Amino acid sequence: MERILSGIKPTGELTLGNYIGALRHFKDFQNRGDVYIFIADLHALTMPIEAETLRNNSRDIAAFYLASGLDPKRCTIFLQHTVPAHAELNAILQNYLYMGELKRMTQFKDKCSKMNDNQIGLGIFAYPVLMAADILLYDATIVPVGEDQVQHVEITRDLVHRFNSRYGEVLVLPRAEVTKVGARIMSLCDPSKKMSKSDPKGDIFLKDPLSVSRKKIMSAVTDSGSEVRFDPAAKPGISNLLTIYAALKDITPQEAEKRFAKFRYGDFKKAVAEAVEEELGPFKARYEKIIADRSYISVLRDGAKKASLVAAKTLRRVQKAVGLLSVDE
Ligand code: ATP
Ligand code: LTN
Repeated sequence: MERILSGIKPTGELTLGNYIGALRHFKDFQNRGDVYIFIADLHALTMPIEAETLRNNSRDIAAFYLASGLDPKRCTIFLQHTVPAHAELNAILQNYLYMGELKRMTQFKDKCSKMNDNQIGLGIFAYPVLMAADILLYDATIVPVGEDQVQHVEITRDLVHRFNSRYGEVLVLPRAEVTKVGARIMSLCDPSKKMSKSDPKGDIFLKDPLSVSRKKIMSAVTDSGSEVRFDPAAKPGISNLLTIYAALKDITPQEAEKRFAKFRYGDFKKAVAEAVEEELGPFKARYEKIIADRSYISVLRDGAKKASLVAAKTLRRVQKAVGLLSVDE
């Protein structure tokens, strides 16, 4: 049986990129195995964030998880900090990843390139260690993420090989699973940059009123020429819109290209905006209901209990392997 685990960090308002690259797929994994989906709130602290913003973002993600079709009877949904084993395993695993490899992580380089050493917190540098702990605590075999997070799953795999070759088969080897279409949605203002919730220019937010997301698509940067063609190098703006459309309709960008071959840019954009509205309209309605009735609170409480049982077992296994003396009877 597969163990599937993923998380989103509550650093900002969720975007269409988060939805297409990650959130939209989570519910399907409930048919493939045992699913653990969490809110990576400790990871959100790795960049400066106001306490109230973190709290609100965390509530929102919980409600979005439920609105996306995750069913608490068929999966475990929880907040990272409510399962103390994450921090405890982190304290052990930090000794098995090295400064050199952490310094080379793309996310670390991107986030900290404009900061000096006296501004960079240890948490953002050690981010992959905590993420490895998140994954390994649940013996996860599959980690569904967008393309930008694959490197973090790869370093987790390196850690597993290193740890197991020293202590035996203690940790389970996970693999990243990336959606075929839409694993890297680009900014609508600058299609050379990833759409990202901490860099809100060019984002469509899941909480945007539909009229606003429509406007954003209609004014998305396009490319010279007038042909709707899928060619990410020569036509990054149009290709990004084709990818968004294709991902939402479960077709390939090439199929989408055929559908719009005779369209002008304006009519094509209208069709993309409609596809986004069709998908996000019902999703947003479900979200509004869940956030108003606060049903997510008991889900998170139950999730913490269920997750803690599984995590505690793995933690004990690791503690024993590295030689931490047990005082249990
Ligand atoms: P931040 O800007 O704070 O780094 P983010 O928008 O990159 O945040 P994450 O919390 O890092 O979002 O990511 C949540 C999930 O969404 C991850 O699986 C990530 O790979 C995926 N994801 C993020 N941005 C995109 C994107 N533009 N296209 C597709 N998937 C994405
Ligand atoms: N780094 C991820 C969030 C995250 C995660 C994880 C994803 C933290 N721990 C474990 C998958 C598995 C992100 O930025 N989305």
